[in-house]
Amino acid sequence: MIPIDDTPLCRDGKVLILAYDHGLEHGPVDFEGVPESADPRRIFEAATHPAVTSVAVQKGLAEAYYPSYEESVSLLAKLNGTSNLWMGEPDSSVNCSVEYAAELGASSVGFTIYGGSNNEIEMAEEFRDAQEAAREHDLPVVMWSYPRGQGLKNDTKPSTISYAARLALELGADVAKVKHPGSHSAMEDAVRMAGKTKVVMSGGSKRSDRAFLRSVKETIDAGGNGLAVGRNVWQRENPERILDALEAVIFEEATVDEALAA
Ligand code: FBP
Repeated sequence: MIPIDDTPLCRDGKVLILAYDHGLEHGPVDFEGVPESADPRRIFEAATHPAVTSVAVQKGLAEAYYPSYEESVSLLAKLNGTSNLWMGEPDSSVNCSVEYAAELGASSVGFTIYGGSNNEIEMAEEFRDAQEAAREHDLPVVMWSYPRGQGLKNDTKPSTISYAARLALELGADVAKVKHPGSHSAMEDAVRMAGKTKVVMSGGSKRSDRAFLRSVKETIDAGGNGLAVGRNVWQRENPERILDALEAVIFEEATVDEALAA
């Protein structure tokens, strides 16, 4: 493992990744409610908020937009990803090498693993190559650890999320991005299973400010290290407002009420 607390991915040991790979993963449907969110510049601007430790994008957005933000934003290059047009068993093509991510200015890399998919073996082998190359470049590795596939009926049940967190530790990720398993104790168990790997909660679809912040607070209270979030930030009319609240909850130990009142 590398000491990731000293890298731009972390601030005071905590992580807040602003994810914006949805144009690939979900398609333009995610931009419908707030049409200006289709413009990557809006998200890179939001990522200049001091709460955001890195912005996660695919290679194309990094090439086209990151040069204008490299002074003010830290880049997490997502190495694999699939479109929602793919109808097969969960899988993800490797779209960017670690070497090219480093050339683009990335200070960390991200990789999805669908544990339990019929494609798990190939994905794990691709992850091995990426993880070992990332070590050569001293780049922290964030695993989008998302068990899913035909054998998995419920991808957020506590035992599945704990397994997802453990899988990240076993395969050498520095950070495990997992879905919220639904309770404080289940998140605590996932954090325990992740050992020295940091655990961040995946934001999920847009919810009320209070419901969203509560799950973030629960993650932090359970020993988690933060959040990787997309829609709950940039599908809001005012991303800055929710980022202020997230900064309070993640970095300043504020309660949800305090964060909302600020
Ligand atoms: P959200 O917070 O909007 O869910 O974004 C996090 C993320 O992991 C993105 O990086 C990715 O595009 C999306 O969620 C994938 O979500 P899912 O696989 O659940 O559709």
